[in-house]
Amino acid sequence: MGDAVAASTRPRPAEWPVRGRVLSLARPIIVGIVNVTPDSFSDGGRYLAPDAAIAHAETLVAEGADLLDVGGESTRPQGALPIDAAEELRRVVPVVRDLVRRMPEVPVSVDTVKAEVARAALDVGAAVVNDVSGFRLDPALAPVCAQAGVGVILMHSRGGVSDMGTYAHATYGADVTGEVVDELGLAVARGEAGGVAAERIVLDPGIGFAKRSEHSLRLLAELPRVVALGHPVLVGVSRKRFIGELTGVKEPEGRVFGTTGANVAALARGARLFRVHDVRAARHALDVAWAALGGAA
Ligand code: HH2
Repeated sequence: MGDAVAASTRPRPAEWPVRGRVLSLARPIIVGIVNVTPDSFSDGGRYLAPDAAIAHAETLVAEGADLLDVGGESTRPQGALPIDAAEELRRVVPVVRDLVRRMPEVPVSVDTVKAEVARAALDVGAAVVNDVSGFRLDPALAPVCAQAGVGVILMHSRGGVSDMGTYAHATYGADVTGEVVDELGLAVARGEAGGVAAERIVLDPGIGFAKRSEHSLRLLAELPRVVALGHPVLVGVSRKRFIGELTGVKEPEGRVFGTTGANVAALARGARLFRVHDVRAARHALDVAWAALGGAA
């Protein structure tokens, strides 16, 4: 039996163990974005003050977020400004600490590529590490995640933090999905070599990262090939450039309807986790779509 056949018959994971708890995948998981950055592409600067970030996070939970993803370093499409660990720690740690204290029932994820930042966030209670480099950029990160027994989200990207959001590395042959699947397989291997249990790994095709719109759309259409790797799949389509290109909406805040369309399509193709800015829209749309798809799309 070929690998593809073996993969397609692999049972879909029904749960995702993160640190200290298990998240059920029996309905879509909504991951609310908390950007503590001055320069994020759609909400840069709005929640830079810790109090503003925390108030925003509380709103996202009230609207139905299952998990909060706190990030201190932007990967914006116009080319991000890399920041050092000290600045990222200063932005992220107080917010993670406060969220865990105020809402201990809500798991918090830290969006970082740096082991040092992950370690500090885990020390104050983070339950998940979201690495947009898929364990490519910091070899110390996988062992940190393994030791703490956290859940990890491994996203596909190419290049460094400052250019992974651009087209600098958007060079693919005829089968973009095949290349992304292969590179996600390498990310899983790096995790396992570092001691991370396979069941703790969620995979993400990295929509818009080193990808033109045609690449992102092809990946969404062919998402079952990513699902076939046997890990729960997360998509981050929220307010992204390809939605602006398809709808003609220039302002990222105006892309919520397009975002909803992309998320529902991804749900039907097997995604189970959805990283979004607009939680209420995603909660309602995905819960209804899930029920209408029979709860087992
Ligand atoms: N997208 C962004 C950041 N982190 N993490 C995962 N796993 N998947 C994604 O698609 C993803 C991500 C970019 O969006 P945003 O956080 O809004 O912007 P910025 O990088 O400018 O802060």
